Amino acid sequence: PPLSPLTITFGPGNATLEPQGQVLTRRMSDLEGLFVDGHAWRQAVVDGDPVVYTVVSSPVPEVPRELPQSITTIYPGDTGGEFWMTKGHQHPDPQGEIYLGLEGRGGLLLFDGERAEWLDMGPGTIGYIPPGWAHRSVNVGDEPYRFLAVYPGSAGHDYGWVLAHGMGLRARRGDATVELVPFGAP
Ligand code: S6P
Ligand code: ZN
Repeated sequence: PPLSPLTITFGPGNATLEPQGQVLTRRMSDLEGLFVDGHAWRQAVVDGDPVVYTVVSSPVPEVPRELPQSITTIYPGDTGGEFWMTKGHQHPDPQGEIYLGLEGRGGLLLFDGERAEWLDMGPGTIGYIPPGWAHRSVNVGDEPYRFLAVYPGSAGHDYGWVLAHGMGLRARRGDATVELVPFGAP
């Protein structure tokens, strides 16, 4: 059944949504095959398998016609020089999605299979993901990077697409700022 109207508020530090739905925790071991440096990835799994990001959802379910929301928190770090990031996905039913930056410094990497785009994200930035663009978020700072996502409940999540097609670019720790390199570069 559809939900009744409700308010949802940001919890302390914009870290949660209240009321809260499910909480997803992604550790390094959940990110196999995503960092270009597989040895550094394996070493990080052995060295404590850190939490790379969490996703806290509101109670709005991922079903057609609903409009779910979630807060993603990506912790700061890099693996083999590649900034910590989300798995990234494509929506099988292509539909737009909105991200709102809440805390920290991040980036939104978008790839449509040919073109890659990078959007700088921070508190107050709205990043728009057009239909058909795969998306991955990256923490490029020293603090947790948090953002709110709002997306159609029928969109679905295809993680295999990114494993098959890549994301066009990778975000590496540069001298002063983020360095974007071709996806296949070591
Ligand atoms: C959902 C939206 C976000 C991500 C979250 C984690 O459409 O884009 O809530 O699910 O940032 O990323 P990922 O790639 O592991 O789902
Ligand atoms: Zn999405």
